[in-house]
Amino acid sequence: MAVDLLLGLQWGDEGKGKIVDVLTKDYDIIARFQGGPNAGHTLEFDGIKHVLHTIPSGIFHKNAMNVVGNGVVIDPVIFKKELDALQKFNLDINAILLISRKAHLILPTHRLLDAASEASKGKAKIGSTLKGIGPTYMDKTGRNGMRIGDLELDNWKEKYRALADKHEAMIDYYNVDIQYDLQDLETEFFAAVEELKELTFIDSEEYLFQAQKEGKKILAEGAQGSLLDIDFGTYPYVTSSNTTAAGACTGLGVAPNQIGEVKGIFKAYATRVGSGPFPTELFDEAGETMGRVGNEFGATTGRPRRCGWLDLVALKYAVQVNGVTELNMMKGDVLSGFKKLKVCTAYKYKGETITHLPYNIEQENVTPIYSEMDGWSEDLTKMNSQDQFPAELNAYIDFLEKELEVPIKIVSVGPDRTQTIHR
Ligand code: 2SA
Ligand code: MG
Repeated sequence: MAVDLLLGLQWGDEGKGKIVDVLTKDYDIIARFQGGPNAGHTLEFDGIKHVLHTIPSGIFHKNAMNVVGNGVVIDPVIFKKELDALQKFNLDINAILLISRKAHLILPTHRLLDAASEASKGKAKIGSTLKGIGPTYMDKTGRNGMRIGDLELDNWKEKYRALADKHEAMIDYYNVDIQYDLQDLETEFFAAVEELKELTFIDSEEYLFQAQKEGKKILAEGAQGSLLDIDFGTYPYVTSSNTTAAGACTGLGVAPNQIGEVKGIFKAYATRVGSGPFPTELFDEAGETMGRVGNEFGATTGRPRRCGWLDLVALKYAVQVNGVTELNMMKGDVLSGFKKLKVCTAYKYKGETITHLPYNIEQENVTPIYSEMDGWSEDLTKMNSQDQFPAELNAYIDFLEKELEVPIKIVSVGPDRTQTIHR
């Protein structure tokens, strides 16, 4: 039985949390494969908005098992807060949540190193969420990291101490002004680790392998977006994991030939939070409207997100890198009221018109070339079938399908679970 993927195709915040929640009824297992508490996956039902960071977005369904895969990095302190927030929902967490022994641990000093690194970069900072993501993946690939499975060893605190001491020396090396009380942070960390140890740790690749053999349906949930991928994103303004389809193989131990549908999710416009190039970014009233109507603020940090027109050059690239088989379009409702809509279909680059993503998409190198389309004024948020869509929205969807050569299967018309139209 194949493993399906759900991936963000832009710079994150496409609405992955909502769609995973909508799709969970069709799956037995939801598995996160990369990223960590830098993610903010928002989902809404029964009038309540939930933000998940590390816990997979299938957690509110009794029918599904949720797996935090080996490719994820876990901060016990944030994990504990997430669990605390779930307490009022009376979920039997141990029956629906499993954690890979091979997932890496974010230590308090990883967070401090993240802050020190960003402070040392000044204006060139990445715009990290400061959750310690980069330093934790550095320790993973540098073969120094601590994993969830280490917590089952008697001497894990010795290992912890050696690594934390080394980190302290590295923080000094940065020579920047960061205030911290490591003892306080460690007290909080050790307490959270004890709670984490109450959860079920598994050899997740084996678990998922057996599940596939038994014909269970698995959905792999991505975090961030393709343009934040460590290899294929706008490096160095990226996150530190592979957010693209290949990341699901390494982040879960699923073989490439077991991947089924690749569901790619995108917003009807574009946003980016943090630094880095964004060719279609708007600095005018249109961008301000998108941000306000779309409530574009970081779900983890609260930072305002930068907004702009849909970039089909970048989106096509993401479709290719991921092998997307079906698309989900989010937040079309936010565009209601725009008289004209622009979609970037090519770039002017070094005097030439190109339709592929070049090495460097800094604004000074790339000028977007737009197609203009008529907008719609109807409120989409109450619509529950495609028959109610205004002609201009149908034209927008048709145009994107033709350009991207992939069908748009879901159109989301609001944040709630119910505001989801299947085509
Ligand atoms: P990091 O923290 O080292 O992974 O940051 C590196 C870059 O990756 C971006 N990044 C994100 N972009 C969009 N959404 C993310 N999650 C949160 C959300 C972000 C927030 O859902 O809104 O609350 O600010 C996310 N996580 C990482 C980040 O902005 C850097 O550009
Ligand atoms: Mg988000």
